[in-house]
Amino acid sequence: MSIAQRTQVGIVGAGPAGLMLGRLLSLQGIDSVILEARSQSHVIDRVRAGVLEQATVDLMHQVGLGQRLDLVGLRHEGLYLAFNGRRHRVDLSAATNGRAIMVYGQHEVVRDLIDARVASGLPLHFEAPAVSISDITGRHPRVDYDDDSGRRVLNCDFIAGCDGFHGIARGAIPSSALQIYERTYPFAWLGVLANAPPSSHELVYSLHERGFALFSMRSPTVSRLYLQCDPHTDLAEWPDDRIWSELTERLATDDGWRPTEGEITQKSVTAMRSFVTEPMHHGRLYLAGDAAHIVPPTGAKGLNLAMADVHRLSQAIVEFYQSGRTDLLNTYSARGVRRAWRAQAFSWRMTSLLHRTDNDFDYRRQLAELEDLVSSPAAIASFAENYVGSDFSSETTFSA
Ligand code: RFL
Ligand code: PHB
Repeated sequence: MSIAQRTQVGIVGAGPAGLMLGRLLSLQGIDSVILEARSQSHVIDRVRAGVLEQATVDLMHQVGLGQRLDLVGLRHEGLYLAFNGRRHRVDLSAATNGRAIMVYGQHEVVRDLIDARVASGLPLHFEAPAVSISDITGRHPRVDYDDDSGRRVLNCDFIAGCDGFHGIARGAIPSSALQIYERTYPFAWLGVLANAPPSSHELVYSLHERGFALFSMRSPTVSRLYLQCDPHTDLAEWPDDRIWSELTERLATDDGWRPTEGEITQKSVTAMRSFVTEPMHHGRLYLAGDAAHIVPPTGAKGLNLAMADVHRLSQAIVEFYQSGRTDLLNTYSARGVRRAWRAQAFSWRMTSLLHRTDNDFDYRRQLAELEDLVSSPAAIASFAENYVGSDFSSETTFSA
């Protein structure tokens, strides 16, 4: 027989979206239970995003978790676009009234949120996969999940599907009630983490005849780099020296700059996808983060969109419990979809501007577009505004 528990908000997934939602709700006195399929060490060690928008940094401070971020995060006021052998600095702060981005690994964000949740003694169950979500349009929404004692039932007022692209929450919505918009790309990213001091203080996005490359970092001693590759790439064919030689060829510029090499400690291949679900809710089930939308990583938007979603969702749930009103719940999806499409547009633009196709016409056109971008203050301002992102509170409330 299943053992049943009850909570106000059942949160499926302990990625950045689920953990931040739990934190925001707890600060308003709202109960939640977070269920995570994987182990705590797997979730903490997963190497993913690195760039936090100003609004995500502000949110971490708002929830009382800005301390380590301030200590070890790297504030960047600019970045480089490299092409034709030259690096062009884009001054993000000058173009956006002093806004900036912060380089702080997603695993650090996740660690801060898990530590806070564990310290507060609130329920967070690892190795507890949700197996079904039911009655979302009825009176007894519930999540069935497994843990080491067997099948369990979590009865909830609301369910937050924060279980990423491959989770089960989206599938709990009847397909007739969802519209999916999707695009896949004919390339992927081979990403590495290396014990190498960053040789540039700022990120370098490069379009090279041999393909896209990105130089990023995690700390004063660790670099993070990516190469455009075939989606079917076999990592066995990429020994470390081949990776460094390809990275150097694509990133080195005529001024003598090149990435510093070092021991590679992690390698992975990431497919590129654009994906939007509309609407982002059905009955009492609300989707947030990658469960609802995926962007290609070129614009560094995925984690930031997830944070915007849960910020908006927490406000809507708080309003419901404080006043019984559902206005914000009713507009949660419309406002999220609008933000997601703006991020899709920017991420698609950056991806198509910087990735090599097998058509030389495209390459020449991309170089001309990049030349245009770096020589036009108006184009730089628009690029910078999109890259640093807008405040979460700037979203307009409108009727769905
Ligand atoms: P996550 O992080 O995928 O977390 C979902 C969690 O749900 C769990 N789960 C389940 N739990 C219980 N029951 C089930 N049935 C479950 N099914 C799944 C999973 O185990 C997991 O722990 O989604 P979330 O929270 O929405 O967060 C989204 C971000 O992770 C993602 O958007 C970013 O990583 C994207 N991204 C970037 N975003 C940025 O904003 N800036 C960047 O610089 C950036 N760079 C990147 C990126 C993503 C990358 N990859 C690997 C996809 C760079 C890369 C290479
Ligand atoms: C990263 O540091 O992992 C990173 C930076 C910028 C991106 C994507 C990923 O656009």
